[in-house]
Amino acid sequence: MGTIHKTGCVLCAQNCGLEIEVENNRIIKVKPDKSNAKSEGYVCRKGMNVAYHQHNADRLKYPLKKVNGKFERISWDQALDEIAAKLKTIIGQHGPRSFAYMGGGGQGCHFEVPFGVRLMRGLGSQYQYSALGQEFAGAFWVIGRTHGKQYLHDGPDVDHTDVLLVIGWNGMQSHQIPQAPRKLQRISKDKDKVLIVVDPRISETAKLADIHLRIRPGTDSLLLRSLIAIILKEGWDNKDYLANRTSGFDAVKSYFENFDVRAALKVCELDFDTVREVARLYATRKSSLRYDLGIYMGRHSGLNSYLIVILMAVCGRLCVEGGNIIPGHLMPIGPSSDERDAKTWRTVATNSFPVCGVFPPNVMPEEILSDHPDRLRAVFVTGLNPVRSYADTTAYEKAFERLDLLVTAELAMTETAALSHYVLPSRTGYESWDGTFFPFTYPGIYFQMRRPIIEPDGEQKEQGEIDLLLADKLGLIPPIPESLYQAADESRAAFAKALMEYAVTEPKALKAMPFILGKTLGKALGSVHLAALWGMLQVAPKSLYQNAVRAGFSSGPAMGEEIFQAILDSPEGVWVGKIDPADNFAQVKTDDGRINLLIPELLDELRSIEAAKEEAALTLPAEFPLVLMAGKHIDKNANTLMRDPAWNEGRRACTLAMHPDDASALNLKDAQTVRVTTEAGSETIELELTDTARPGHVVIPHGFGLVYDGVKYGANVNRLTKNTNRDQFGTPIHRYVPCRVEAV
Ligand SMILES: Nc1nc2c(c(=O)[nH]1)N[C@H]1C(S)=C(S)[C@@H](COP(=O)(O)OP(=O)(O)OC[C@H]3O[C@@H](n4cnc5c(=O)[nH]c(N)nc54)[C@H](O)[C@@H]3O)O[C@H]1N2
Ligand SMILES: Nc1nc2c(c(=O)[nH]1)N[C@H]1C(S)=C(S)[C@@H](COP(=O)(O)OP(=O)(O)OC[C@H]3O[C@@H](n4cnc5c(=O)[nH]c(N)nc54)[C@H](O)[C@@H]3O)O[C@H]1N2
Ligand code: SF4
Ligand SMILES: [Mo]
Repeated sequence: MGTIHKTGCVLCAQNCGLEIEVENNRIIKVKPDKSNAKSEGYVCRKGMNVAYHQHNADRLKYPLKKVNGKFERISWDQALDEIAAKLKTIIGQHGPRSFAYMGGGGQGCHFEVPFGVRLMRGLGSQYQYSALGQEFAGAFWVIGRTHGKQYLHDGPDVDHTDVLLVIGWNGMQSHQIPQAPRKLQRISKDKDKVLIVVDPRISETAKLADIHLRIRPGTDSLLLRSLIAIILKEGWDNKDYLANRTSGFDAVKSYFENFDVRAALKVCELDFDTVREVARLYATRKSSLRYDLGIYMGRHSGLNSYLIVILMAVCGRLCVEGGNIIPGHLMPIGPSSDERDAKTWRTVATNSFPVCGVFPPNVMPEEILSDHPDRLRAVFVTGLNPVRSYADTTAYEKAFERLDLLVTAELAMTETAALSHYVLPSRTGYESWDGTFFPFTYPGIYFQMRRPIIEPDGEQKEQGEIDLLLADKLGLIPPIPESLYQAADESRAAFAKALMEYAVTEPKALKAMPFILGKTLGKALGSVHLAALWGMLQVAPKSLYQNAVRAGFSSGPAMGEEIFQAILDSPEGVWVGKIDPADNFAQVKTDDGRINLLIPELLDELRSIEAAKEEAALTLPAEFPLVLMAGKHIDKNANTLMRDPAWNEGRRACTLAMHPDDASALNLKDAQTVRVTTEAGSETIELELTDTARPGHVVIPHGFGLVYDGVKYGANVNRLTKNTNRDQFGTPIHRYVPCRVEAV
């Protein structure tokens, strides 16, 4: 019998509550944690298998240095000294634009981010790259314009909605809202509620739908423009809402008048009457909507996000009960960037800009391979696996080869770590204090800080501490008086006072704050991440304190400390705040407090969305007659977080899904090995015939193609994606990759 710990799952953004039994320092049993207020006992098969993430043969124990093409174990001191010296030389010779930090996009561990970002800033760089820049860039950019800040992403008020419109989201497998399968099934079973799914496949979610619009891939803009046009023509628009809650509508209204809806829907291969019924239901009922990678990674991604805001606003469904609401947060998912501000960097080779502080990983290979004198020469990777995760593995391999310095801090010897000059071993989410800032609850704001439940079996460190030690070697941390260390040992109250005194006398303190907290309070608490959490709560914005009062905390100067203590006292997580559900509009941060519906930069693209132009643009080249959906998220993958394939034993985990009609036209049979070829390259994979596929549309899951114990497991879909197949925000168009399939 081991010890049972309350913790959370680190395999997707829901971070469901888990009870994990540990014996002899290994996870031996996992159960859902019913006391977790966010997941309420929900868990999926990935969470149940999290031991395969924690314990695997690729785990790293010691710092490694590549010498003559082979890794050698070195000490932390040597690793950090050498990395710091090389960074100083590179940045000294080529300037801060030669350095990029690639980190901070993880599913379960966000506490490294303040350290990694400060390290990057301390070196004078603005180049942070992460997963956020390959899925949400267009959507968050749009929201910056319409809602006022790029981090104010909205979601459906799913418990109070009567009609849920789902576009390009397969929540039955991917979740993306707490307890998604439970919530979707509840709506589906309720005779008074309507579930509408827009998806080319008969996805697991589409199977539950009352109405399934089996759309032709890549034509969502035509559908969205049609929905808005129908609603305006029928007079189903919410005129009061448009007049009182929005601005700019008059300038865009004409784009939906006289639009040829019937011609548009013909290109989408959808039936007019069914789409009209969807428009009526969405406009006239208590409706909400949710969209995801089918849109984010599809054609016209940013424009579609814009059209979705217009659709919600036209029907008065944003910031209202049962509609789409903007949840609160303990900490926003990132800053709001403004590429119009001259101080915001653009990249030198591709002129790319950040969204929520993050640059798009798709452009990194070009930024390294460029001949520009300010090109990237040194990259520090933490908690991401670009070589397998981001578009175009081949381009990444070539680019990383050219770097003067590649350092990867990782749990495991990943494909990215394997290409690095130095590899630094990090503790997992179960060996560290860590948590996330995903804001998926409403109106309550939930937070869980996971505590270490497993002892590291080597020299692994908390990821934030690795950044801190590197910053120290680089001279980025100002001198800290002994009195601050003593105060930290004495009490947090004494420390708060001493820190305040120090901060006013040391001008460099503010910018190095996470490091100072980590070195002092972190030492006393045994975790730099925990010290960062304490620090965040002391300087939180007023709105967070107002929300905390609504959740029952007493207002006053000690509030940050009170919240911190409540978090420590609640390993299962705790409600740290509540936003006012009666006034969700208070979340909107535009100058006039209204939803801004005019985005001039997108109007040309909007104008181009009509039947004939789109039909021409959708025409596939003769050599690539099929559309590949490059990267389905299913219950047999967890991004690249599972390295030991044993958790999928006996399952057909990585296949190419194809409709039987396509297969018979190509004379292919189920279970045979086929070759898939795109402009980027080719991969061989097992064929799976299924009626759930749409004719002309084939699908490969992402996250496979790893080599474990010398054996390659599944196909790496990013050998098939080209990093240049991207939009104006740098987002890969993974949902529309022209390809061909042939027998091997
Ligand atoms: N099991 C599992 N769950 C996960 C993950 C995982 O790896 N495994 N990863 C997590 C992460 S990081 C993310 S971002 C999410 C992603 O979660 P989702 O976005 O739900 O994942 P996808 O599998 O891309 O599903 C999107 C749906 O879009 C549909 N689609 C494809 N092309 C089009 C199109 O042109 N138009 C429309 N309307 N739909 C289209 C697909 O058929 C698919 O059903 O999943 C998260 N959850
Ligand atoms: N073609 C295609 N590619 C895709 C997708 C697709 O649909 N199609 N989906 C994309 C999406 S939506 C996403 S979000 C990305 C995800 O891809 P990535 O951003 O690469 O993220 P993960 O695969 O979740 O994890 C990467 C690494 O983080 C490490 N890690 C986990 N926790 C810690 C920690 O605490 N410290 C450190 N140092 N390391 C840690 C893990 O060992 C793992 O190797 O993949 C994308 N890739
Ligand atoms: S993978 Fe996601 S949905 Fe599944 S248990 Fe983990 S956090 Fe919950
Ligand atoms: Mo993602």
